[in-house]
Amino acid sequence: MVIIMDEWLELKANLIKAAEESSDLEAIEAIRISAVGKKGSITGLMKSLGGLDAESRKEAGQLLNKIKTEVTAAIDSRKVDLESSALEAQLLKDRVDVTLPVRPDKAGSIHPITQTIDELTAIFCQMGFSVAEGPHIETDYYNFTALNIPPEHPARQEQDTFYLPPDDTGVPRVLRTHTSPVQIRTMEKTAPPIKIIVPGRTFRSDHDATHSPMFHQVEGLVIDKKSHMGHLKGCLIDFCRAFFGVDDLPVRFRPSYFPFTEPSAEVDIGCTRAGGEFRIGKGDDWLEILGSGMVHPRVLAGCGIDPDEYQGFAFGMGIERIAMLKYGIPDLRPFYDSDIRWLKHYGFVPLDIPTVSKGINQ
Ligand code: 2U9
Repeated sequence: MVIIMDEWLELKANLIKAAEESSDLEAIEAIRISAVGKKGSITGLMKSLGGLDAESRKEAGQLLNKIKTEVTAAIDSRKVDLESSALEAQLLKDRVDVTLPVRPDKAGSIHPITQTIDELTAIFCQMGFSVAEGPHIETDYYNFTALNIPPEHPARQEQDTFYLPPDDTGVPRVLRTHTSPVQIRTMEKTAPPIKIIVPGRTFRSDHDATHSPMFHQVEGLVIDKKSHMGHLKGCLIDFCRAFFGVDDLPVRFRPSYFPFTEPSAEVDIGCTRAGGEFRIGKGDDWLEILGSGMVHPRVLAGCGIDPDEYQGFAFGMGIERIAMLKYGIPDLRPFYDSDIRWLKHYGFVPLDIPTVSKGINQ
């Protein structure tokens, strides 16, 4: 028994030494398994105690338990040391270099069309307008007839309409050629006073360097008892000056013709084209920017509004056109190309106010 116990003490000393000298977590785990695992040396010795008499078993058992405790303590202590050095090594490896340049900014930007809609909406909302929207697919009635454009009217050809198959009940349909059907629908279901703008997509079968089959318009409509041409002029002069950011921007009204307004006027703003330079503001030249007029009595009557009691004005403009003028964008076609380089160059950071693109109507 004495000899055996000497061997045990030697085994203990060897295991503790091996534990202390182990250089990584894998090695220390191997030592633990070899000592106290299912088939480990200490476990084996413990199992062998069964063959001893009661007294020897007690004495040997106490010694083996002590050996096991000491060996386990040595293994655990070495394991803690190795774990903390492993963590330290990992932390050193993962160290963040705060002097590195920041990663490139991957934030998206606001498309110039969206930006322009947001800007003009902010201006008109300050004047008390609300935003209205409606369907892109329209009936022939809402796109033409209700706007005083009868079947034989040349405007139907002029507007290069995309005709669609009729609906289930045989009603002729088109892709809307202007946003005006939204004003008709609003007048049908809302009693005056009405003061809305309608920004949105419009469609015409026209495709060249300066025309796209899909483009954007904003139209406005004011209906009440007394709105007159003076209000139309004041509203549009204020809008042009606010939108282009030129306080003394010259604005002129020229007589024109639209089937849905009478009288009608086109609106020009002052500009300079001297020496190849183009600039909006005081100058010796004019640039057409929008169309307008007093809503035709026939259009009001068709929507159930009595033209002897109510009157008002309307206007319309192309959004691509005013965006190109304001931001010096020379070509229409890249507006719809989704080219990331163009968007990076002409895109905007979002405005910090409620906007149509953020869901102003929600
Ligand atoms: C209703 C009554 C009247 C809307 C108007 C214009 C003049 C106009 C064009 C500008 C360039 C369209 O994008 S463009 O091609 N628009 O000149 N639009 S008055 O008049 C209306 C609309 C609805 C019920």
